Amino acid sequence: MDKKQLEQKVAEYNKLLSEYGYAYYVLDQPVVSDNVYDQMLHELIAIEEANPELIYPDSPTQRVGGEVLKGFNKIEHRYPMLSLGNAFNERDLRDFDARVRASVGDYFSYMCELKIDGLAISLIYQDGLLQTGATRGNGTIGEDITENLKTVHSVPLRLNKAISIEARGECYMPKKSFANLNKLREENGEELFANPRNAAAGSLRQLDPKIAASRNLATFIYALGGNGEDYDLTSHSETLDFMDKLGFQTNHERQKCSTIEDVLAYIEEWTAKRSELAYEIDGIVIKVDRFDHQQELGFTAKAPKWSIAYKFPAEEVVTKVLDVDLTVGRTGVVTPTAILEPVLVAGTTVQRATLHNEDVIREKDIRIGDFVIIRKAGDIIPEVKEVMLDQRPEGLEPFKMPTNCPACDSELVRLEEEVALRCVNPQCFAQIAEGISHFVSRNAMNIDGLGERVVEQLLREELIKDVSDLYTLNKEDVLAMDRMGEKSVQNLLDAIEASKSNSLERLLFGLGIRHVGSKAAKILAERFETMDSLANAEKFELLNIDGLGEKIADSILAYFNKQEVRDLIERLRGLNVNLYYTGKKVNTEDIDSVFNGKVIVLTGKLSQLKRQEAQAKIEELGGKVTGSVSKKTDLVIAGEEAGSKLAKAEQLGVEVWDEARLVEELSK
Ligand code: 3BD
Repeated sequence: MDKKQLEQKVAEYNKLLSEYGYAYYVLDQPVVSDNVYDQMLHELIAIEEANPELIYPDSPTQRVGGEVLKGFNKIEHRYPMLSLGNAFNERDLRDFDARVRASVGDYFSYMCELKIDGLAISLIYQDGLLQTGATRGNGTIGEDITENLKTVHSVPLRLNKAISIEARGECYMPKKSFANLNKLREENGEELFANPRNAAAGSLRQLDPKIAASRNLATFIYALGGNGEDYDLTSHSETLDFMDKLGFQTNHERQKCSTIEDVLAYIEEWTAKRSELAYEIDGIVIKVDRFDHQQELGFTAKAPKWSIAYKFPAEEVVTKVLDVDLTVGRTGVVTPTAILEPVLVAGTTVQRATLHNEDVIREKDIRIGDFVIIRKAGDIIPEVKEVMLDQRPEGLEPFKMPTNCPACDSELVRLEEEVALRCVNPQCFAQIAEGISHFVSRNAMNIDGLGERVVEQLLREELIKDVSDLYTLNKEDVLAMDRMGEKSVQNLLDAIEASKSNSLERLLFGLGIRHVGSKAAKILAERFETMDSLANAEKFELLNIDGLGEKIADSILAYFNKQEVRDLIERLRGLNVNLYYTGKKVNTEDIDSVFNGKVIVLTGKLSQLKRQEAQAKIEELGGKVTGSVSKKTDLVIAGEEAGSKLAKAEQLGVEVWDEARLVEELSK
């Protein structure tokens, strides 16, 4: 290839790759598979390595992160980055509305948009090319984080028009990326980030741009720096549409509202839907739309008078620790939970917060009687963030974990390399009760109608001693339990009877063999097909199975080595409990569902359902979920960002549904 051709190729690849990146990261609608993209990118990298003069500043290869910096330079913003006034309730919003109407009259509109919980940034473009990216800093002076922002895929390296412009927006980390990052950090023994915002901030503060590149950050642009009129714009809404056209990512949940009532409705809507978003928001920003109206309203010293930020109620609140509750789990682990003076956090009343284990209590020095800050992030279980030490009442004793089991009083042990305290008494009432509750749970034997209270009562009345005794219960026995009417007793007995024909994996999972979760149980059942062949398996046979490690293998061997386990299995057999893998072969004929008998592939990101959940539901309805698309595939469910599997399905002419259709059919 001669020089000219090479130059052409580089130009073409730059253009195509940036289009593909835009489709993937900004529009969320990939136009090529990941493979195609990666292959082209690597080809371009190779050409650039051999011909460094062909590296253009907007080459997609510039996103992988360059050299490590020594520090960040300060940057003075051309126009100060302002603050926003806050509103915390309807009163504040109505006051704002009154001020606006006093100034511009009754005929105007608001634009409402989500308040992204990230970090404010500024991006400067000259003749369409990205020059600098900076943090907001104190609003006047920020830091030059160009190298890090270049790695963020939704930040265009070149605009669709060769204009000079400053874009302002928010850089954030999507919730899923945050969860993945923390999981990785936990596995590597690194300190966890408290929330996506801190994770985004920490990533942008890295001097090594390769770290920022690995962090999956994203941006939403919400304003231009300077004067919109310079670009023939007359309003905020036009500005956002203009930013879209230039190639920026703006947030599309925005809405024009002509009255404060509409604004309140928008706030109510998003307060409810907030948790469904892929990113965190901490409020709603309300802006008077037209520039001439904005000019009439003007500014205070720090903030525009034409805008206000409604902040969602704090997710951190202070309350008092009334007591510490200790529960013994199925494996004997004793878990402490703080009992709190009930308090409203993010719309729900919280009266318990997990304390995790003894170490956490000691580190945070949490004592009964303390005032503590409770944190509740999204749907996560509330936890104690910190103790208000300056408010500690006098005379509180440091909390001590008990030396004996709160349920059976036998001495607790702390196993090596474990933070948890454990009750190791196999006869411990709490462990047995928890074990039985686990046995009947949904992913195990799926016996509906046997709550923890009833289990405990059955145990106390000695109507059952272990899970096998469930299959000997009769109507009179159960009717004698509290709160059990004729109908619920019959339903329960029917559910117990039906569970006898469950496939082996449910029983295996239900037995609660250490380290054998529902996934491992399924693999084992498929592989060994019968309880007996699993019980007699040699270690090498277990280790030969993909997805099973030594820890699980040893645990299985130890489990089946116990005489009482062998006895239990014989009792179950005698009571006609199925000990075979029946897979998806049983009970499918009479299922009336579009999924029944179909071979289905799930691909892409699902946002409403967890993937496992979707799979379980499809399987319950007689569908078979497999991993790859082939001629045998009947249906592909494509979530967001579906790639090669979707392409394959289209190529083979396989029916494709989106997630909404799946959810709709599952709810029928
Ligand atoms: C968002 C100012 C104006 C252009 C000033 C009206 C205060 C952080 O989603 N609009 C948004 C968001 C933030 C904004 C403006 N629109 N300012 C906006 C904003 N949709 N988060 N902010 N900021 C950005 C700030 N940051 C740190 C410290 C103090 N203030």
